[in-house]
Amino acid sequence: MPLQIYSRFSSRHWRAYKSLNISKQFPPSRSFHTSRRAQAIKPFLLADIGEGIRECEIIQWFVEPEARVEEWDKLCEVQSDKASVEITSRFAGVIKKLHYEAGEMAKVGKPLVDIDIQGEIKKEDLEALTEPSAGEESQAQTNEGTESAPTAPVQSKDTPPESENISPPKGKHAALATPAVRHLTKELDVNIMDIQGTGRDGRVLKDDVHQFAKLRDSGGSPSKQASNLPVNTPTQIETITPLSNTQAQMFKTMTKSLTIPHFLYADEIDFSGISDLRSRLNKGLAKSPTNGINKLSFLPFIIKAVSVALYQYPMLNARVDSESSTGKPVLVHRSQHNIGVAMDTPSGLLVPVIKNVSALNVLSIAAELSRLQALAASGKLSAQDLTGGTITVSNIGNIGGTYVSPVVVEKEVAILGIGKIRRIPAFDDEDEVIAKQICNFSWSADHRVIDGATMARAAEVVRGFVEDPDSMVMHLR
Ligand code: CAO
Repeated sequence: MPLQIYSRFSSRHWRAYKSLNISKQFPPSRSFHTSRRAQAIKPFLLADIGEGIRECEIIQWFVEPEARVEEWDKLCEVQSDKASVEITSRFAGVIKKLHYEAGEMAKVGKPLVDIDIQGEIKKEDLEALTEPSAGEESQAQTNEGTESAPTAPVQSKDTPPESENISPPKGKHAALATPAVRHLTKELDVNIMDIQGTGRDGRVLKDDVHQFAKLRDSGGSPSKQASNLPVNTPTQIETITPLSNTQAQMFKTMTKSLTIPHFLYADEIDFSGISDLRSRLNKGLAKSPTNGINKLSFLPFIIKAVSVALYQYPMLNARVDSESSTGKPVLVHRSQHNIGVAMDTPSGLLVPVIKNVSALNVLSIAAELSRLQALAASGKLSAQDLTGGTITVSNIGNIGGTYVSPVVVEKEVAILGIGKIRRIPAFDDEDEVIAKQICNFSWSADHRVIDGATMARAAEVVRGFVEDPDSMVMHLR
């Protein structure tokens, strides 16, 4: 985007400026200085955070107008379809304007905040900064079509603010709340900007958040996010609510999955062996935790078993694509086993990915799983954590359900759904009734490229490793 230097100030702007009574915010002596000093208000653009993400919701601001920031200071937290990300400042300076309120959708490539970098740079550097570099120019051009982050222009400080862009200053509470308070607002799903802080300088305290949530839940809150839906009304009342970010992402992903012809293959797996092994290992881990792990769930063993089976059936780790020249469908095989794990999180279904599972042992898988679970629970999974999966495992059994029919996601050809482990009576080899632990494994596969026999054979390999987990040792690399 080309340099924008605003030197004219129309009477329309002046009238709008006066009517907004913002002279305290922008004292005339500073705002209307007509000389070209080394002053610069730099619009800081929301950068392209990848994965084709075009907009993000502003979850919270860590700064307010007139706050001083250093390079790398946190500006705000944004939530995309996939993850929440903290945006840090590229410049030191004074915040002049927040372009969005918390809760609004910020567009990638559009200004997020204006920062006055006056005095932070030498005059000659400012000149360099105000001229787009060759790289920036070309980026801006490339981005024109794609709507991703263009170059940040520099706006002369002696330009008065455009009336349309002036927003009232935010309350101090947004910048002053502690991380613990911010975490609580997330947990209770309240917008910190709606809360009147009772602490020093309007600081929002934990009590304020609890009070606010209590009031909201009792129906007394003016919050836009109040989710009390009418019930038991004499006539039918329909209430429209927008999809959450996670639902919107699920909507997109699952709609794409509809183009994949699925088939389901399910079987019962005897969990007695893996239960025994797990109990033995957990006794040892309880006494001396390793890699920060003091207890293993079943999942790390299953994830490892899937990875070991993928060596024999690499086709299940592939994706379907089309040849660029002919458009003919092809299979793209992948060298790493990046296993997505479906997680039920406070914001809904997320599928973080355990990368390169073949290089990990059961304990490291457990440690990675636990790291991802903790991040998922606090809404802090990064785009990196959530991308790059080559096959998925979905364990719904810890919640319930004997069977599950999982849905294959785009760029993968198979998914394993795990049902609830049940204790059932069974016959042993001597026809004696014994207690067994049973779990249903349900595989869904892309029937365009995976046939039933291949799926059944691969599933048999996984069954072998889960029923006789010691045998996995021979295949560990
Ligand atoms: N059947 C019965 N119990 C199970 C089980 C199963 N299939 N899987 C796990 N459990 C048990 C564990 O053994 C543990 O109990 P103990 O501590 O007494 O041993 C307990 O459930 C909790 O396990 P966990 O959830 O902490 O650990 P996990 O590694 O098995 O699972 C995770 C982690 C993140 C996958 C899981 O918590 C989760 O979110 N599952 C839901 C996934 C989902 O929503 N899938 C649907 C996708 S399609 O919409």
